[in-house]
Amino acid sequence: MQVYLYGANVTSWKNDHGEELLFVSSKAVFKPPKAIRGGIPICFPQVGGLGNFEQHGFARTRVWTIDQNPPPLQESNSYRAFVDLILRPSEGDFKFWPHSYEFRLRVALTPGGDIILISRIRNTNRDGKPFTFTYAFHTEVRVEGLETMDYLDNLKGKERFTEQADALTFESEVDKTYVSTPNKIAIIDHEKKRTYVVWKEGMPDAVVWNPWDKKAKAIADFGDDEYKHMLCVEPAAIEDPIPLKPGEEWTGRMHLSAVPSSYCSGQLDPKRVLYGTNCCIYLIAVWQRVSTVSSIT
Ligand code: TA6
Repeated sequence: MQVYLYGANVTSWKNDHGEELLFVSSKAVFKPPKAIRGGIPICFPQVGGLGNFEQHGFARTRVWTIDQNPPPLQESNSYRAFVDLILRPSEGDFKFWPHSYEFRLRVALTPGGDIILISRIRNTNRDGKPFTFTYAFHTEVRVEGLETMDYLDNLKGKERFTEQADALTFESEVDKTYVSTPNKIAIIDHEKKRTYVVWKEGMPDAVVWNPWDKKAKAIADFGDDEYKHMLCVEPAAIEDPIPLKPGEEWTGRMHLSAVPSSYCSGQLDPKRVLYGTNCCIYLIAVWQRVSTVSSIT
């Protein structure tokens, strides 16, 4: 596992066979002002491009520091390895977002090789002001019954639709925010016979994104054909921004596991599968090399 202080981005996660499980673009730039294209970027304090500051917020384009003395976490898991990182606003950030906060992130590897990301965001405003934010790992929700799930189509002005198809096929650009989703999502890579399972807590929504061919060409730090090898599935809190009063803290948790697909057979309902022809996932975001997104009930 590799974690950059720049953006607190997990840019590499390998299984016991040394196979890379996360997508990072060959054109990714690992320094400001651009966020690293791939890995697990963190979107905070906003998901999207509203307001007077940068798209998907600034957490993904700031240099984090190692948190030497984090408050204890209520975790029963033992880890193979972990690191605690912290982000506080710099003077310059106040002109974009006039709030004080402490954003603590634990990135951990379990003995079985899973990744756990725990975000803790605390309002440290001294003037008594509350704030709200939206959040995403560019990935815990259980996606049940995708055929009836509501989503906001970001390609159609965030209009609300209900998923009609039994399966979602990737044949063109997809940029959807599924709202109020369950806490467990599976993404199946048929080619590699591998299933990624994402558990999320504190993030009710999930974004599914693939730029497809035309947009891929228009994104400077994205290879022309890389859309065939990635899918961005992002556990997120978007529809209802999270309110925090001074002194209050929000916790979001994501657990990501990659298992041989046979482990999941029998649990997967074929009617609730998102099929991908060539690609693709991003827990807002995790970028993974996959070919199918599916749900487990
Ligand atoms: O999460 C999906 C999305 O917001 C898309 O709309 C798409 O533009 C993508 O993220 C990438 O955004 P970025 O700012 O990293 O270029």
